[in-house]
Amino acid sequence: MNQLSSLAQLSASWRSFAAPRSAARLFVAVAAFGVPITLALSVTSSLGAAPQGRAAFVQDGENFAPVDSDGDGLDDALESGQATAFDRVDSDGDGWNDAEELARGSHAAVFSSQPGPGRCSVGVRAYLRDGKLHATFATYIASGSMDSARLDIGIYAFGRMITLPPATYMHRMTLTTVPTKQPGGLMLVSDFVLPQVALLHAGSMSVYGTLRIGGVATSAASTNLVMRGQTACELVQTSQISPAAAEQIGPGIIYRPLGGATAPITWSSGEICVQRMNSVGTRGAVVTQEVTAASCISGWDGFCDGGSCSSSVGTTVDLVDPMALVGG
Ligand SMILES: [Ca+2]
Ligand SMILES: [Ca+2]
Repeated sequence: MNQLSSLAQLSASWRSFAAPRSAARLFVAVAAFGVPITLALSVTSSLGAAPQGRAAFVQDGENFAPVDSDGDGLDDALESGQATAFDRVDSDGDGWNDAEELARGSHAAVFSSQPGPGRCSVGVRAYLRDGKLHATFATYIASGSMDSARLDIGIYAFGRMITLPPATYMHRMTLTTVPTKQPGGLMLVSDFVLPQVALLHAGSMSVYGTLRIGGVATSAASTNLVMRGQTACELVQTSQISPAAAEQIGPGIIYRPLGGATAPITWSSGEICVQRMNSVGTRGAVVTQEVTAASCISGWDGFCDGGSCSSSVGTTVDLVDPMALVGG
C-alpha cells in the first residue's frame, strides 16, 4: 500500500472512529474559525509489511504525541510502567505485539499469556509525559473494518461518570495503527491527553472506554488512578501483574506509580503495597471497595510506602467495572 492511500484510510478511519459525522463537522467548524490546528501525518513501517500509520492532531504548535521508540503505539513511559520493553514491539517474544496484547487482555510481558480467539476488544493504560496525563486505548477490530466501530471514552471523578465529547480531546490525540498477528484484523492505538485536575483535586479518577460495534457495547476497559502523596499511581489487580503474582499473592489490589511518575526516594524499592478489598456497594458500573488489610510485600519489581500503605486500611476506593459497562 502506498503512503497516500494508507494515510487516506487512516484519516477516514479516525473520523468514523472518534465520532461519526459530528467529529468531521467539528473539524470543519474549527478550521472555519481559523484556530491554528495542524494535521501532521507520517507513516513508518517498522513493524513489517502491513500498513502502519500515525496521525497526530496538534494545536497551537504544542506536541502531545507519545515518545514511542519501537513504533508499537505505546509511549516509552507507559511501557516503563508496565514492565514491557520500549525498544521491542513484542516484549515477551510470543509473536503478539504489546499493543495487541493490551487490547486483547493478555500479559505483554508473560510468554505463556496470549490472546484467545479473536473478538473485538479494547484495553487502556495511563501514563505521564511532560507533566501531562495521557490515556492510551488499544483497540482490536477483528473484521478490520472501522465502518461501524466507535469508541466512547469517559472519566469517573467526583462521584460522577462523565462521557467526554470528542471536542475535549480531539486536538490532543494521536492515532497509530499497528499490524495484527492474524491477517485481516485492525489494531488502532489512540492516545489522548486528559484533564488531570480531577485526579489532583479529588485524589482519584478513573478513565474508561466502551467499544461499540454497530451500536452494541462489545468490550470495555478502565484504569483507576489514585494520588499517594504527590505521586500519581494506578490501582492494579494482582491478576493484572501476572498469573504468577495472582497465585503467590492472592486476590488484592496494588498501587504502583504511573509510567512517567517518579516514586519518592522514601518509598522502598523491590516492594509493592498489597491491599485486600471488600466490596461494600455498587452504583451503576462503579464498585466501591473498602480496604480491609494492607501491607508492603517484598520481592516484587515496584515501590511501597509503608505509611500510606498501612493507613489505607479502612478507606474506600471507587473502581469502574468494565464488565458492567458492557452489561455483563
Ligand atoms: Ca512503544
Ligand atoms: Ca507478546
